[in-house]
Parts: sequence; C-alpha cells; structure tokens
Amino acid sequence: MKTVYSEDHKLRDAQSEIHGGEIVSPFECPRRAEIILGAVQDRGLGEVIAPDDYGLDPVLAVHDRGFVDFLATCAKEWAAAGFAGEALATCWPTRTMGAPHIPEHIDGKIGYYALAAETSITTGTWLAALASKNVALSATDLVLTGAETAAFGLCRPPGHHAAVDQFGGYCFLNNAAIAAEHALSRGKARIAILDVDFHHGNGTQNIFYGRDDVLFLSVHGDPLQAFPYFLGHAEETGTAAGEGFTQNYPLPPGATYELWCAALQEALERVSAFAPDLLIVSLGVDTYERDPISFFKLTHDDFFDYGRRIGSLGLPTVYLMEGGYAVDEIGINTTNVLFGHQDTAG
Ligand code: 7XA
Ligand code: ZN
Repeated sequence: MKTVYSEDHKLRDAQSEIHGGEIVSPFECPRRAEIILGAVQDRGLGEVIAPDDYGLDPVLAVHDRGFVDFLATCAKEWAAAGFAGEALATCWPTRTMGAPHIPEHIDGKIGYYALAAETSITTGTWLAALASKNVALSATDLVLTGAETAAFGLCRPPGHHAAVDQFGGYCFLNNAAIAAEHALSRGKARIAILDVDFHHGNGTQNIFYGRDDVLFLSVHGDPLQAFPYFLGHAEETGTAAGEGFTQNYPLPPGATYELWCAALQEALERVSAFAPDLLIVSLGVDTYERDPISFFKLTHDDFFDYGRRIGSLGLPTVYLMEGGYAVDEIGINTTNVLFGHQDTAG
C-alpha cells in the first residue's frame, strides 16, 4: 500500500493546548507523524510519495469562504492585535446569544469560528492544513484512478472535527470530507466514510448530515462522557434527504475490543449494503488501551484484526490519519491496521 506524506505537517508545531485547566504541550504534535512514517518505512508497507497541490477549490467545495479566510489570516491578525501568545478562543456565541454578526476583532472572530478552546492557531497552521488536505486528495486519487485498490494519507493536522465553518479538536480542514467531495466531483456516485477514531467525527457528520450520497458511520466514545460532547448520539441519523445516512455507535468508558468490534461489524454491514464506489476510513488510533486522552481498551493485535475486517469488504479504500496520542506506539498501531487490510485485500 502506498503512503502519501508531506514534510509540511511540521509547520503545525503549536506550543500550547488548554487541558485540564492547564496550558500543556499539545498532544497533537509533529512527532506523531514522524513515528508513523518511520513505521511505514521500517515495516515496508510500500512506497512513500509526496502529494500534488490541488489548490483551494476542493476546500471551498466543503468549507465556508469566510471560515477559510479566517484560518488563512488568523495568526497574523492575532499578532497584529498585540497578543503575545498563540491564538486561542475564549468567548463564544452561546445558546442564549445566537450570532447575528461575525465580530471584526480577532479575539471575537476566533470564538465565532472555534468549536472548542483547546486548539491554538499558530503561524504555520494554515500551510500545514493545506498540505494535509493535499495528502488526503492525492491518496484518494491513487485509488480513484484505479492505480491502487487502497492508499494511506498520512494527514497531519487531522480533520474530522472541522465542520463547514468551525475548527477545533486539533482539526482545521476536514480532510475526509474534502476527499469525499472530490471523489463525487470525479464522477463517483456513493461514498462511505467510516470513522474509527476514538472521538466522534462531528465535523464530517455536520457536513453531510442532509445528504444521501455520503454515508457516515462512526464508532466512538459516548459524547456524554467524551469530546466533542455535543454530537455523536445514536439517535442522530441524518435529516431530510440524508435521513438514514448517518449512524453513530457511541460506546462507554472501558469498552473492550469485543464490544468495539461488534459495533464495527454492524457499521461494516451498513457499508456493504450501501455498496459505495469508495470507502474513506477516518483512521484514529486513540482507541488504543494506553492512549492518554481516551478510554477504550484496544491492543496492538486488535488494530490488525479490524484492518482485516475492513479489507475483507473488498472496496476501494482510502485511509486518512486522524488522532492517536500514545506517540511511541502510534506507528505500530496505525500500520497494523494497514497491514491487516492488505492481508485480505491484497
Ligand atoms: O479525534 N479527535 C481527537 O483526537 C482530538 C480530541 C481533542 C480532545 C480535546 C479535549 N480537551
Ligand atoms: Zn480522536
């Protein structure tokens, strides 16, 4: 299996994250991608190639123009306002306020576009996010052109929390959504997105909630107990034309592979019944038993096993990297999924 990778991910090198009431070094750090790349190379998964540049059009097919302009200029505006630290949101249009106007001051504007406070925006963030979506699109094209039956986009920063006009949860542009929309624009009719990250892919759900051409399935920590807290319940199944095209599988703290895998099997049956032209897997390995910010109990072997299950669907498949913060073990866990896929899909 080929891997698409860009060195530009290193431009996203934030120093601050709000966690447990403290400012800490971000869990989502450049070393994550370096360890995964090392495992891909050391274990001989396949060739590693650089992405092509797809420009902004595929981004604007998914995200709001004002949001994209905000991401591109936020770090500069923050510094120009005289703030010394990294750009962090501290105020929001809350439930009682609505948001009739987008603030002009960057301190208000960042609150308008942020879905949470933990994620800072730094000088290199926008270029890294652009590179990450290029990685996703290039991996997708490897499969769309028929050159490969499966490919791995080593995306960083991740994307699945990014909504039409919101960033947060370490995500800025929704790589999986951009890839799905791109596949549709290239003549594919039905795309399935399977999100196996520990966290619910609220952004991806938001983007396709009213659509019947993209099936979104997510197995994740119960939002009553886990970020992003406000979306990802089982009763959210889509709206209007999209009714029945979203399915969530929230699981409780301490969930073992047995429970997780039963939910995955149900999701895989939904994928099969949908018969998509392309399967996009939002691949987060923060389901791992020793992940520092999550609460599932998957082991190294479990990642291989579920890769086999996904591969045995026999679908053209693109894996796009999302979360995973047990950094020393992120390489083995990620490549185990990909080797598992290869074991059945060839
Ligand atoms: O998949 N998403 C992630 O891995 C990021 C989750 C961010 C959690 C922040 C909680 N304070
Ligand atoms: Zn996650």
